[in-house]
Amino acid sequence: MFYVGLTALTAFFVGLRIPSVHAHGYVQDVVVDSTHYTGYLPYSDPYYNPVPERIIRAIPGNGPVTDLSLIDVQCNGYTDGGVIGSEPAPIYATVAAGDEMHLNWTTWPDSHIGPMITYMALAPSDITEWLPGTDAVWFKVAEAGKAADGTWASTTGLTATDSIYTFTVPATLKPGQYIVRHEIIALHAAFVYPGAQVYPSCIQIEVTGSGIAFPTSFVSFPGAYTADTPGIVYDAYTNTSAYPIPGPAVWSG
Ligand SMILES: *[C@@H]1O[C@H](CO)[C@@H](O)[C@H](O)[C@H]1NC(C)=O
Ligand SMILES: *[C@@H]1O[C@H](CO)[C@@H](O)[C@H](O)[C@H]1NC(C)=O
Ligand SMILES: [Cu+2]
Repeated sequence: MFYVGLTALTAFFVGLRIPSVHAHGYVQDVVVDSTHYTGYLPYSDPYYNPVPERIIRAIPGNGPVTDLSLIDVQCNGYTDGGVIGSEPAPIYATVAAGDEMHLNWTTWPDSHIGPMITYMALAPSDITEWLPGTDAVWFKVAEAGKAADGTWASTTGLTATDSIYTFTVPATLKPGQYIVRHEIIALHAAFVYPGAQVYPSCIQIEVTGSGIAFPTSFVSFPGAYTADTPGIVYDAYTNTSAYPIPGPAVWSG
């Protein structure tokens, strides 16, 4: 009887776990003007000697950040003892202002509905050494959330483009070295805080061109998102109203 009970209990938990056991994801490749830059691959890169040089800052794995007060929410670089997260990558891509960047996500689980959002931040010095910390340096350049028909950017939208997310570097943006902070926020457990799952990627680029435009308001990561930010707590299964994408308005130059 004990064993029957234990088996039933195990089956119960296994059954419960199935919907939440999945692959999550990250940006595995970046394409600019048909040049491919392999992303930081958390399950193979650390085991090479030397470690391959990437334009994306290192991440610990394919999992999310849910505590939005941590530096981890910036680039998915984790806080570990003296380590500060967002560790710079050794190289960067060159992108002309006005060009598209194509970000190739690993296969994204259908359950992980939510918005896709992209920020940029201008490095005050060498991007391969810059840690933004908690400074307000980020501005939003693109966002997509819930469409009028109720479908979501991270699932229906991303599937329709074969897992390639595309955004445009603002054409008038002034040249310089920037971090592109791109994220999916998965909302399948976002009916409470903590619950929303943030999957950020920080991509290092040098923007070229003759633009002179630059935004005037900025947010910080951590800081931009809290439990009270519209769109962080949201019952995606029952709420039929419009979804408020977290963070500031898009700046497009
Ligand atoms: C995205 O990256 C994967 C893994 O490298 C690759 O198999 C796939 O072809 C890429 N997709 C595109 C459209 O480049
Ligand atoms: C639906 O979401 C909106 C935006 O977050 C919120 O203002 C509203 O209260 C939610 N509705 C319900 C019934 O929870
Ligand atoms: Cu997940």
